[in-house]
Amino acid sequence: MGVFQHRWLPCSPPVAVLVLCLILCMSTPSAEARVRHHRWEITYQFKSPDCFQKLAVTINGGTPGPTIDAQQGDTVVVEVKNGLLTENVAIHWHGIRQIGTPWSDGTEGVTQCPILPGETFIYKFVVDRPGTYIYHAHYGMQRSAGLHGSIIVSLPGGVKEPFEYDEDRNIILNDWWHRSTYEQAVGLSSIPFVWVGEPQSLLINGRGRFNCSQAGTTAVCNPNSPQCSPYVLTVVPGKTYRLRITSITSLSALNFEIEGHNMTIVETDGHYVEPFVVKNLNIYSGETYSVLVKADRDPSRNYWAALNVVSRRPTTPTGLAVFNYYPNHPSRSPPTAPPTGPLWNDTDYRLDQSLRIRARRGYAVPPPRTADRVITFLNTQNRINNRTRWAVNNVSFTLPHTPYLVTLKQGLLHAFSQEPPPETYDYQNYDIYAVARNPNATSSDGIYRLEFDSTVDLVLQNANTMNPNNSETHPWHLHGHDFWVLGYGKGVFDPEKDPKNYNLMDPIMKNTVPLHPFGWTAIRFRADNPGVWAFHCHIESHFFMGMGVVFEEGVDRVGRLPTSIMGCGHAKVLGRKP
Ligand SMILES: *[C@@H]1O[C@H](CO)[C@@H](O)[C@H](O)[C@H]1NC(C)=O
Ligand SMILES: *[C@@H]1O[C@H](CO)[C@@H](O)[C@H](O)[C@H]1NC(C)=O
Ligand SMILES: *[C@@H]1O[C@H](CO)[C@@H](O)[C@H](O)[C@H]1NC(C)=O
Ligand SMILES: *[C@@H]1O[C@H](CO)[C@@H](O)[C@H](O)[C@H]1NC(C)=O
Ligand SMILES: *[C@@H]1O[C@H](CO)[C@@H](O)[C@H](O)[C@H]1NC(C)=O
Ligand SMILES: *[C@@H]1O[C@H](CO)[C@@H](O)[C@H](O)[C@H]1NC(C)=O
Ligand SMILES: *[C@@H]1O[C@H](CO)[C@@H](O)[C@H](O)[C@H]1NC(C)=O
Ligand SMILES: [Cu+2]
Repeated sequence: MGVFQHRWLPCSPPVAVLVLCLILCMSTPSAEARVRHHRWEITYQFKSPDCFQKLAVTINGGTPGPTIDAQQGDTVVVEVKNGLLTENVAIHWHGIRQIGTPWSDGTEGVTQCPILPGETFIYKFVVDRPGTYIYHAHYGMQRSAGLHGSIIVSLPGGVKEPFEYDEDRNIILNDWWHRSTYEQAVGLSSIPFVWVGEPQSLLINGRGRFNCSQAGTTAVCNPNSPQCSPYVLTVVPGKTYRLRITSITSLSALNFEIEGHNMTIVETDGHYVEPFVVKNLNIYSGETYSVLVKADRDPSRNYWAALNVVSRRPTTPTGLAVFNYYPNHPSRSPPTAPPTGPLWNDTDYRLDQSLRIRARRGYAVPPPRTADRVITFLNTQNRINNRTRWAVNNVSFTLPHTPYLVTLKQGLLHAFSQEPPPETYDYQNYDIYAVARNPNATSSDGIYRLEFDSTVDLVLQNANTMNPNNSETHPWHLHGHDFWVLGYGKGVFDPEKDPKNYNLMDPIMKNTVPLHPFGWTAIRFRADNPGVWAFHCHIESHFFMGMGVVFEEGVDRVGRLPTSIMGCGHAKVLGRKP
C-alpha cells in the first residue's frame, strides 16, 4: 500500500537518444514528468457510511478510495490486486483519454478481460491534462458498492489557473443503498422486474445519516458510529475555496448547495468554464465541477452543505455536511433548516444551467465547423423477452465475452455481431411523448466503426419511458475523448433547423453530458484516438440494462496489446500467465 514516486525521464534507450533526452530534460526542467506509483488491494469490508452496516468494496480498506494526485504529463501506475475472493474487477479512469494506452481504460468487455480473484493487473497511463477526474469500477455494478475515488491533475510548476483561490477541497457525492449490488442486479434481470427503489442515503465524501429507528431489528445500525458523522468542510473567514465536486451516483441526479453562499462555476470535466454565479449546482453522475466559494458570511455560526435529489421524485432525505467557519466547533449544528434545493421536476431550471456552461474566454478550443457523420440515438425503455431493458435506436447493448479491443486487433471477428447498429430512428413514426405501443426491442453486441480522424456528431434524443408522462435524465459518458457540447433542446430534434443554432463559438468540452427529460443533446468529437471506446449512460442500472454503444476507430494503429488484458472468451488462448 502507499504511494511512492521517482523522477522519470520521458524516454527509453538507445544511448544516443538517452543523451539527447538528458540534455533536453536538463535544459527544460518544467517538462520533467514523474511516475506516480500506487499499490491497491481491493477487498470487501464491513462499512457504515450512513450508520447502517453493510459490505462495501474498498481500496486498501477505504471507500471512497485514495485520491490520485499528479501533475500534468505524469505517468500514473496503479497495481491493482483483486482481493475479492469470488468476484472479478476492473477499474476505469474516467476523463483520462488513454492516448496510446487504450488497454488501460479499464472497461471490462471492451478494453480488457476482468481481473480475476487473486490476480494483479497494472494500469499505466499518462495524465495529459490538468483538472478534476474520477476513477471507478467498470465491472457489473461494483461502482455502487463503493469502488471509486478522485484523480486530481495539477498544472505544471509555474503555470497558473485563470482564477484565484486560497485552498482546494475534494467533494465526492454518491447515493447509497442497503441492499447488496447482487440483489439489485438480480432484480434488474428478473421476470418480473424487481426494482430496489430509491437510495436510502446520500453520501458526501462517504458520509451520510440513516435514521436507525427505521433499520429493523436484525440490522446493525449505530447512530454513534464515527463513520457516519457528517463531513466537515472547515473554512477560514475571508478565504476563497475551490471545491472540486464529483458525482459518482448510481442513479440520482443531484443538486448541491451551501446554505447562504453562492458559488462560481469555473471548471467542468477538466475544462475551464466562463465563470458564472449560481445559488446551487446541478450535477449528474460522471460529471466533475470546480466551484469557487468565498467564506464571507457571518462567521459566528456554521452552515449546511446540502445535497438533494432532482429529476426523480425524491424519497431520500437530504444529504448533509457542515460548512464550518473556523474557529466554531465543527460539531455545532447550524441554527437553521437545511436547504431543500430546487423543485425536483423543474427541468427548465436544470436545462438553463446546462445552457450557461460555456468555455472560458481565451481557452475555447474551436470545434470543426462540420461533421463527417451524424448518428442520432433515440433513448428508450423497452421489454425484451419480458425483461425490462434500455435501448438506443431500438437496440439494447450486451457485452461480449471477449473484449472488443482484443477481438478487433487480433481479427477474431466472429466473437461479436458484425451487423452495424442503426444510425438513426424513424422520426415520423415515433412519438417521444407517449408510451410506445410496442415496447419490444432487440439486443446486440454490434458496434459503430468510425473512420479514423473523422468528425462525428452524436444527437441524443430522449423519449417517454414505459410509464405514462415520464422521461428520465440520462448522463452520457464517452470514453477516450472529450467532446464539444453543441446544444440542448426541448422536444424532438429537428435535423434541418436545430444544427443552425449549434454553439460553434464557445462550446464547452466535456466527457459526460446530461440528456434532459423529453429533450435532446448534441455533441461533436474527433475520432482521433486509436482504440475501442464505450459511450454509455452513466446510471449504473441503465448501462447494466443495455443503455450504451461502442465505437471503434483506428484500431489498426493501436500498438502491441499487453497479454494481461487477455485470458477470457476467445482471447483465452492468446495467453495470460497462469
Ligand atoms: C426516525 O424514525 C422514527 C421512527 O419512524 C421517527 O419517530 C423519528 O422522528 C425519526 N427521526 C428523525 C430524526 O427523523
Ligand atoms: C447570490 O447571487 C445572487 C444573484 O447574483 C445575488 O442576488 C445574491 O445577493 C447573492 N447572494 C449572496 C449571499 O452573495
Ligand atoms: C412537480 O411536482 C410537484 C409535486 O412534487 C407538483 O405539485 C407539480 O405540479 C409538479 N410540477 C410540474 C411542472 O410538473
Ligand atoms: C413482444 O414480445 C413478446 C415476447 O417477449 C411477444 O409475445 C409479443 O407478441 C411481442 N409484441 C409485439 C407487438 O410484437
Ligand atoms: C411474458 O409475459 C406475458 C404476459 O405477462 C406472458 O403471457 C408470457 O407467457 C411471458 N413470456 C415469457 C417468455 O415469460
Ligand atoms: C423494435 O424491435 C422490435 C423487435 O424486433 C420490433 O417489434 C419493434 O417494432 C421495433 N420498434 C421500433 C420502434 O422500431
Ligand atoms: C400526460 O400529460 C398529458 C399532457 O400533458 C395529459 O393530457 C395527460 O392526462 C397525462 N396523462 C397521465 C396519465 O398523467
Ligand atoms: Cu440512463
